[in-house]
Amino acid sequence: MAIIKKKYNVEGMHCGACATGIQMYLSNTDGVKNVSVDYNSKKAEVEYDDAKISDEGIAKAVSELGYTIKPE
Ligand SMILES: [Cu+2]
Repeated sequence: MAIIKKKYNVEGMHCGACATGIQMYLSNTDGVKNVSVDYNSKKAEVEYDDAKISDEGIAKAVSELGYTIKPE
């Protein structure tokens, strides 16, 4: 088990509210410790517990909102 901090590219955002929505959703997702999403750069930084969630889990959560997130 480890805490991983990783950068991702986010596709599908059209405004700052999209970034805020993703950020709020992920911060309430089990295993995610910290998240910041930046609309201008279309990037996200996520800190998570790899015993609880993986890249796939993060991608699945974000896809439920209609966006695509991929490790940088
Ligand atoms: Cu938006």
